Amino acid sequence: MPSTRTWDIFCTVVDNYGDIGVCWRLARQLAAEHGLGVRLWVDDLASFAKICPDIVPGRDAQHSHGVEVRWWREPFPAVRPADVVVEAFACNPPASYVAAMAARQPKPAWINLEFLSAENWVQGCHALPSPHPFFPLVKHFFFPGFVAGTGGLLAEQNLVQTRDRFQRSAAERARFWEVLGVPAPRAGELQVSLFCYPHDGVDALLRAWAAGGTPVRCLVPEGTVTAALTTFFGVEHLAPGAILRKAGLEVGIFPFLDQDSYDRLLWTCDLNLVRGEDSFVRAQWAARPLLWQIYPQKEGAHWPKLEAFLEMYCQGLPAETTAALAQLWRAWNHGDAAAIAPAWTGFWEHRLELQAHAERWAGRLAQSENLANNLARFCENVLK
Ligand code: TRH
Repeated sequence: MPSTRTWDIFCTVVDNYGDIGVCWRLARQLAAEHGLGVRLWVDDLASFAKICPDIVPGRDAQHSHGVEVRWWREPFPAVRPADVVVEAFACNPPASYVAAMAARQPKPAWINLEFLSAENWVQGCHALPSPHPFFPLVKHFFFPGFVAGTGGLLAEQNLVQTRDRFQRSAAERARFWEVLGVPAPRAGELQVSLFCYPHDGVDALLRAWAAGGTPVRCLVPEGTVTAALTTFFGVEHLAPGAILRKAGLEVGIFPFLDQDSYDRLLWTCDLNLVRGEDSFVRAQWAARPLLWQIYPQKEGAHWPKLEAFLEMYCQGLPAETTAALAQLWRAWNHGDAAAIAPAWTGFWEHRLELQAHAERWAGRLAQSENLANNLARFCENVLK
């Protein structure tokens, strides 16, 4: 249903691609499914262009997928604030813009979109208001989450149907491999995608795969874990398109894909190694087993977050399967090279159970309302 509402989404790229990954997905969905006039302010268009090749770095204004994309830089232009203002991950909109929000009638709904966590406190903090210290403005915290009482997860309206169709259609998958420039998987081969931060466990896992009885084909985005790969394969450079082989392992380097193509990669692999926030969520929607590397935070703030998700995700799994999964996830996140090989063996033994569980989990997530719908409804209530 088209709306006359306007939205401004502010995004600073701290590092990596998660900040823009989340904002871009949200902006696209609000424009496409809610008919909203969405303006996305991004301070780093070069990072954005990696996951959306339409974007031309250096342009102040451009359009893609029904979204107006603006380069966020100083001096910030004197624009009229939108009806709804979303700052992603407490990125603080420019002072001049906040002053304009305070002067605007009616006042905008102001949202701080927070990081995803499975921890219990999230339900208590979701949707809480925070009055501005001196302007007549109220900001609301909006927390994504896995359970009722949180903001939910990003998921497009047709995500499950599109995924199911793709996973059932050999022709669609064959077309995908062709566009990627990679031969279709061979029978009996384990197909893995590997997106992670550099750590000592990478080499150990590559070794375990190379030595295992099942051939593994692992697809890695360019520019990630380069040091581990060059050392393991004894090569000097890695470019997109490179294929490296050692014993039972083949590694293919692919250029960063746009988000929709990356989704298809996750849907087609038997196992996805993902990181951060957005690829982690998309791997869950892929309904395939996953190995998550959480974004490491200062003072170990990420460990309770990892454990909270493990506890939630493993509900309903037999105890031995839970133990095998948790062992590999913990070894991977600690970069514990010595623990990786035995942990991989345990994980592999439980692969059928883990596959069935990944399908059940994705089905369970699909029963909840998605984040964009929850957020749009929440903001309408604030604006009333
Ligand atoms: O890049 P990340 O490590 O981002 C991180 C996290 O979001 C973390 O929470 C945040 O604090 C930190 O950045 C600053 O991982 P993430 O979240 O998975 O984001 C990657 C995005 O890139 C995601 O939207 C998927 C997308 N992507 C593509 O579109 N194409 C690709 O080929 C690949 C590999 C990823």
